[in-house]
Amino acid sequence: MTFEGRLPVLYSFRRCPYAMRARLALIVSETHVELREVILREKPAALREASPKATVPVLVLPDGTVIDESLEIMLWALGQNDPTGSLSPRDGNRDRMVELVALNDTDFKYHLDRYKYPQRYPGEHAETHRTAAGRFVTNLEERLSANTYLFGPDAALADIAIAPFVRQFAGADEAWFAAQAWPGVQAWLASITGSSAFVRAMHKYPAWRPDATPQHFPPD
Ligand SMILES: N[C@@H](CCC(=O)N[C@@H](CS)C(=O)NCC(=O)O)C(=O)O
Repeated sequence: MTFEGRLPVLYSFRRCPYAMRARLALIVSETHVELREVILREKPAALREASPKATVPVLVLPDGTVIDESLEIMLWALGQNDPTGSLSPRDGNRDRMVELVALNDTDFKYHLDRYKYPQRYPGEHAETHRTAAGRFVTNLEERLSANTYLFGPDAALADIAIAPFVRQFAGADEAWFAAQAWPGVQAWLASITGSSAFVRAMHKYPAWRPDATPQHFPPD
């Protein structure tokens, strides 16, 4: 495909759940970008120049606007084009979804990190954090016993924003996760991670260098 130079640029890291949610929103909103795959221990100067905090994802629009928070990237992309109604779910609204995402990003993420990476948190008890993180999953299970997705019968913003983190939680000990009484969450996670959007969001890109050929996202 020919590559148009005036696309937004997305600094991304394949395995980062924040970058995953941004890529999912770009796919759902049919937004085309140039993707620059970042190696976190060798962050490119162009990323630091765009956003001094230099976390991924970062989206740089053709007019120079920088969006360096994943949820803001999602809201921007879906605000441009929302063909599946991701911002207006049947059983809720954008604010309710953002509230649940905030809980994911604070409390759940806090315990998830301490469960998944015990070596980074010496003195912390991983199982205690698994139990605490599990309370958020139980909260999701209550929603998913009534609906296929968190805010109704269709996947919306909250689903694609939260699923990458629950995927990490599940992946830390798959057998344990599968043995929990969370059938709604297990089916929901399988549905999202098995979707063609998720498979496209996880396409592998080579690490970006300033002289590299621009890489187009979503992949063909
Ligand atoms: N609040 C930010 C968090 C992004 C974030 O923490 N990303 C991680 C990777 S998953 C990162 O870039 N960390 C910086 C580093 O590891 O140097 C967002 O939602 O975009």
